[in-house]
Amino acid sequence: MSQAAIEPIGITNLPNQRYKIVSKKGATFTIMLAGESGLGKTTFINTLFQTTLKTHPELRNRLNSPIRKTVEIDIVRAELEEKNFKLNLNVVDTPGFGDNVNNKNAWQPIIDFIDDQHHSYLKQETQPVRANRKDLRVHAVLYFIRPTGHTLKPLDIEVMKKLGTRANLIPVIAKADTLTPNEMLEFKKRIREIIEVQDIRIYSPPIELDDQAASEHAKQLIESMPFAVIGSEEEFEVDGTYVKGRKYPWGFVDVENDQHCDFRKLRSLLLRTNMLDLILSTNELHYETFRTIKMQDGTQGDSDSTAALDKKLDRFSSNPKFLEEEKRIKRYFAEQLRNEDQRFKQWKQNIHTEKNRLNHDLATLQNELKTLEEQVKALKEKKGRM
Ligand SMILES: Nc1nc2c(ncn2[C@@H]2O[C@H](COP(=O)(O)OP(=O)(O)OP(=O)(O)O)[C@@H](O)[C@H]2O)c(=O)[nH]1
Ligand SMILES: [Mg+2]
Repeated sequence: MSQAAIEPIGITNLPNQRYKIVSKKGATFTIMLAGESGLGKTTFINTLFQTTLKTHPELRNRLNSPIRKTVEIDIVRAELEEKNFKLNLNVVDTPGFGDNVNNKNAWQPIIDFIDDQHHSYLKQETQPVRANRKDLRVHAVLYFIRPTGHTLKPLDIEVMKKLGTRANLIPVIAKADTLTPNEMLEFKKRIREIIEVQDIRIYSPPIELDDQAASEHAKQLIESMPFAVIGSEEEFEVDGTYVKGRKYPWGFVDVENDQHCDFRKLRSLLLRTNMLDLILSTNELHYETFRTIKMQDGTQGDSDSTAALDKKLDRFSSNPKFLEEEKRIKRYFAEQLRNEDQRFKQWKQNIHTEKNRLNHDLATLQNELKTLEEQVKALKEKKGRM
């Protein structure tokens, strides 16, 4: 077992007041994985579970059978308990798309799943007895991007747009071991540009201004997006401990090594630092938007077609909460630019000071040289006279 498997999940490290909100009744946390076929979604679930849970019977069964193409939506469940805090973790594995000549609507079952959960929750909410609500609302969607090193496909853009208006979308670059570090940096930059230009709404960890350590951590997470991940179900012995990774003739890539990929950062965001924010924002932003649309329409019981709902969701982009979120991110980027600018100014100032100092040193040395030359001259004259 690798080191991380023994670490506690960290639910009890959540900020106090927020922790209290869910600790009373325990929390349900649902992650969904989506993206093209063969990018390692199923492998990722097993990697996440294995590095998170010590033993898990269902997982042991899964691991005994070789990875097969996922053909229908599959939900893997685990119940975690830590210091009396109970967490029901669901991971929704979806079949990959992109194999067909015509991939139009390949994403339909995924979008339907998210909409259906909101719908079913809303229906349960309006029932007289609400004690045993079933809640499979998706709190985070990890969207797997093929590591081409080039760009996003039109299909990716289309699906990500739909996901981003419905849930907290977290883009990830699959199979990070297939790109060099430089290629990865360039690829990340390009994807961020496309996300911006195409107006794709992605989840951004909130920056808590009153907590410096937390805000530093959030900034690091934002800078790493989209997270590069490596999945593996195999363990290898490295310096006496077993670690998950992939072995190649040219070397070994360690899933848990921050130099090799962002797996640890992503796991920490999901299960440690941002789980509550993901849960609360799903309820307050995404579900609330859905609920409001349905209430305004008076179509609570009916399910809209995806296209009809898309239009309504687009109109809802002017929701003050969304705008507030956007403003916050823009403010952060502006602040970052200002800091960079300040750093550049400081750097120029330092160079200027250094130049002055060197000039001064040079002048001193020239004076010393002059003195020495005069002394030599005087000595020579003295010698000539002797
Ligand atoms: N190089 C590399 N290969 C990986 C990685 N993760 C998974 N694979 C391999 O990619 C293949 C497909 O993995 P799956 O986990 O089945 O992919 P999937 O996204 O679930 O595929 P579908 O179920 O068809 O959508 C397997 O042979 C995995 O061993 C990775 O990080 N790097
Ligand atoms: Mg699969």
